[in-house]
Amino acid sequence: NLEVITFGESMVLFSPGDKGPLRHIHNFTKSIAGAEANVAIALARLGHRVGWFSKLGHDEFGRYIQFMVRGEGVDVSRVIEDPDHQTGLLFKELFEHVNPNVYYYRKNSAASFLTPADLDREYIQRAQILHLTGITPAISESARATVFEAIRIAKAAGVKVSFDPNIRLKLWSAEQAKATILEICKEVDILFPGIDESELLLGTTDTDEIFKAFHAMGVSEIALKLGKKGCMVSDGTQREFVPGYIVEKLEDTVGAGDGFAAGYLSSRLKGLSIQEAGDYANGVGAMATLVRGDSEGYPSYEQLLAFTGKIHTVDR
Ligand code: KDG
Repeated sequence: NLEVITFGESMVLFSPGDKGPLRHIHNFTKSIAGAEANVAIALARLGHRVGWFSKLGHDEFGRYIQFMVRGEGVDVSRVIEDPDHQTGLLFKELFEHVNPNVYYYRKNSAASFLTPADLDREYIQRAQILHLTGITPAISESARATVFEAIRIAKAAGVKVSFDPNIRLKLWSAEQAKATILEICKEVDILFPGIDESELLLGTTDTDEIFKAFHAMGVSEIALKLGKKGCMVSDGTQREFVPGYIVEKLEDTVGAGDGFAAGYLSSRLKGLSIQEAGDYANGVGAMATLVRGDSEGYPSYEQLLAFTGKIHTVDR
């Protein structure tokens, strides 16, 4: 049986070969993006049995995404191909002194036509954890309904629900995001909010208040992301700050949050404490930023142990 199931849109990501406005860019590198598949890939690299699905176009880009995710050892048997809609795309635009821009070409994408009927109930019921993000409910009404139905299926079967708000204001307004995500939080067991996201959702950056508010909604475990500073973890009885890892040459922060979630879930599946889980989560998140691309930098378990100073490896 699979330990973790996740679903949500993956897109083909085109990263420019140079900095500057896209109209002047001639070369792009093709890779894949999508928060949930990122988590699945990171978990598979750490040695877990994990499944991811989405609706993809019946097209070359859809095949490419399946090929890549399957190649990482993730179960893609529940992926659906939609003959009527295309696979979504994503372009990055890089500048010297400001954060990269992201342009989505995902309106009416195959994934936005995900519906509750696409869910394989048994597939979810047999897992230990269902991981979801706030991107899926933002892409369409039917995708949003699919998220709520999957949560219902998981809860009824005693499957833990893990959730990363992943607020993307290019997809919906702050008000819409807040209303839907707070509704989801009431059903969540393990939550991975960022500090800025917490401010948007709860109107405060006071960590005491943030933990109190999410626990009051019924969330049992919270790993609050503090960027490069690290994280704070809480299970309602203990709370601890876990310092992050210093990264010398940051290449690409996109995908770090997904790596963080995977590092945390992996540790908890292994029976480690929330503090240890916070430490490995920080480790995977930091390692993700060392390599360009969303998921390329995620470590194997051994690489993670070496990076976090738990073991020594011999390189040559
Ligand atoms: O967390 C990384 C994601 O944001 C990226 O892979 C693209 O899924 C994506 C999205 O919808 O922004």
